[in-house]
Amino acid sequence: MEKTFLMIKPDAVERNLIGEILKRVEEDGFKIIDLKMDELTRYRAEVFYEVHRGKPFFKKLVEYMSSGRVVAVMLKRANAVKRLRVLAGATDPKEAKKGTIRYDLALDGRRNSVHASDSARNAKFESKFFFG
Ligand code: FUP
Repeated sequence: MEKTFLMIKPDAVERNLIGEILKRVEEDGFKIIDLKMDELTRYRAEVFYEVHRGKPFFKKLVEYMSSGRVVAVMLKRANAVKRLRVLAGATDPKEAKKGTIRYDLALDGRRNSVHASDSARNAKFESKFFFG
C-alpha cells in the first residue's frame, strides 16, 4: 500500500476541525500510521515550503504556517497520494469541488486547512521532516 502525508494547518486546528478532517480521511479508506501535533518556527516553515521561496505569497505563507499548531499525519491506502489530493481539493477553496475538505472547511487560498503531498517522493520528505 502507498503512503502519503497530510498536515492539518493552523486555521483548522484553531477552529477545532482536527476530528472532522481525520474522520473524512478515515472514511475514505486511509489508515493512520502515525500522527503528532507540532508547531513550526518560521525557519521550519520556510524549509517545508522551500519550493515557493521567492514567490509573492511566500512571506505571508511562512507567517501563517508558523502562527499556530499543526497536526502531522502519516497515512496509507491504495493510491494514497492521488486519493488524498482529491479529498483535499484545489488549493483555493473557491476553485475546489463541493465535498472536498477545502471546499467545505477552508477559509481562503492561504488558510486552506490542509496540506496533502503531491508525490510519493515529497510524501517521504515531508514525513521525515516531521517524524524523523
Ligand atoms: P497545494 O499543493 O494545493 O497545497 O498548493 P501549492 O503547493 O501550490 O501551495 C502551497 C501553499 O501555498 C498553499 F497551500 C497556500 C499557499 N499559497 C498561497 O498562499 N497563495 C497562492 O497563490 C498559492 C499558494
